[in-house]
Amino acid sequence: MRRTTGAWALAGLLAGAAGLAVSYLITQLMSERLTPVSAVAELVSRLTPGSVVHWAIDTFGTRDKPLLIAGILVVLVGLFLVLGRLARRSLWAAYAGFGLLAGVGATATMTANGAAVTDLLPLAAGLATWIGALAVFATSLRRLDAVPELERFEPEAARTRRRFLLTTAGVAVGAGAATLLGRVAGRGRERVEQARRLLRLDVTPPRVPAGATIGVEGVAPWQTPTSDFYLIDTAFTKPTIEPRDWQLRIHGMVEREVVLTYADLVRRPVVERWITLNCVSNEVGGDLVGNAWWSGVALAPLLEMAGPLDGADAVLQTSQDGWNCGTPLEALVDGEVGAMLAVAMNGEPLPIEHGFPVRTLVPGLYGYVSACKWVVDLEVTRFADIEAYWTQRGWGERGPVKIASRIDVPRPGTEFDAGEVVVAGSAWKQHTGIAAVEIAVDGGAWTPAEVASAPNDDSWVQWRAAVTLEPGDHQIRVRATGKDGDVQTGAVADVLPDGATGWDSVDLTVRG
Ligand SMILES: Nc1nc2c(c(=O)[nH]1)N[C@H]1C(S)=C(S)[C@@H](COP(=O)(O)O)O[C@H]1N2
Ligand SMILES: [Mo]
Repeated sequence: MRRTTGAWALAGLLAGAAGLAVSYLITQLMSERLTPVSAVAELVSRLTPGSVVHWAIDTFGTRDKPLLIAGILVVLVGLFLVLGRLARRSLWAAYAGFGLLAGVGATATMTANGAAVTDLLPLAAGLATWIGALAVFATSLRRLDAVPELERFEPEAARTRRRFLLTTAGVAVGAGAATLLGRVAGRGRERVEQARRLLRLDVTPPRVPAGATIGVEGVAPWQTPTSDFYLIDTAFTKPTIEPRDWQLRIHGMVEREVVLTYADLVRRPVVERWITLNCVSNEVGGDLVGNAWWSGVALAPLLEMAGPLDGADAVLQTSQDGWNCGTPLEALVDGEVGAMLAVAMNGEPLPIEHGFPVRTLVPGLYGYVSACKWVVDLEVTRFADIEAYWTQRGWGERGPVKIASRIDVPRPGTEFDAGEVVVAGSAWKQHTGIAAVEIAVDGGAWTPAEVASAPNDDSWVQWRAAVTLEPGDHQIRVRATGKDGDVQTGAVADVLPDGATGWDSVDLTVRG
């Protein structure tokens, strides 16, 4: 029995490698940012204490990420060998082992920023490959194990051995081919990443204005780091567009059609602005909202060049992948609104996932009616004549952002010793600005919170309040008032069709 132990281990290794190769290939075909392995690497670095991460960056510099991935692959090789040997004793135990590994990959994939269920596809295919390949190996190795010691040199035994070697070669070649194909499939995205890295845009790095931060730990940072900025789109395969291939066509109900290249665009004066971007699907208290420093080109003068005709009231924006949205024309031609074609986010060229090379931003409108990523086409038209992706699915036609406030601190269920509790969070009413934020304890009177400053009315504000609480269970609520006097309603509305309303609240306990 001993003599095939190595063969079982090799089978585990090859089955494992084949699964990784298949998941890699599918990731590349889908133009995904993360393979399951790199998702695990991200998860590991997210869970690693900051001090260790600093040490790793100090020690390994920019090679910290490739090294982490290499480390994970080494661990996987070891586990594959062990699972191969385990398969000899119990095939089901080995399957369960692969299942467990896939579970880790699934956790990492689904907790990555912008995860969607479809991101599990590469992993599912990889797991199927693991199990399928191991099953094939096991069949042929069981036959080999069944050959008695004395018959080892008989022709029948030789045939069995040959069959195992063929399976081995087949799986190895298949895994190699999948890896190579994956590389080829990933070249499009790699080329765009390269073009993005080499871009030198005339933009200013973000500088968080003094006074915008309220200084309470645990409150979402006033400037949302790009890596934490929420991601929402319908793109199964992210569009990969090189700047030199990008064009924007402005047409429809216009006096003259305008076509702009990327070079035409970045030759124009740069506008830069803090803008909070909101998703209409954000629940009360939710985090589908972020604030970034956007750089780009003002949209109003471009539309002016085209000259919208009388009667037009909408612009149908289309992305390179066919997604579209209808935006009120008045929001785009009014220079005061500050609609822009953004080329950079937080001082860097847009990440592919956020719409590289060019996306639209319209302060004051939810993303689904305005913030077209990978935008390539603007058709001036009439709402009466169009239906866009989300309006076809029952969402509101216009989508102005509703006033909102959110409690970030304390977290729900926190227990305190009697005394003062600091409550803090964010609030926004884009395009109008926030005049006041108030909190109420246990349904009592509204009392004002301290509100930090914001550089403009299109970005959110942070707020804080300190309350002294008696021992027991308490609920704290928050509401905001806009600079136009609009007080945030407590009436609860669902996100569908045009954004949630209601007060955010937090439950906490003060110990006696
Ligand atoms: N091309 C394209 N653009 C899109 C979408 C999309 O699905 N496809 N989703 C929109 C929605 S619903 C939102 S909330 C914002 C989110 O932008 P972000 O992913 O950069 O945060 O993009 C908008 N632009
Ligand atoms: Mo959205």
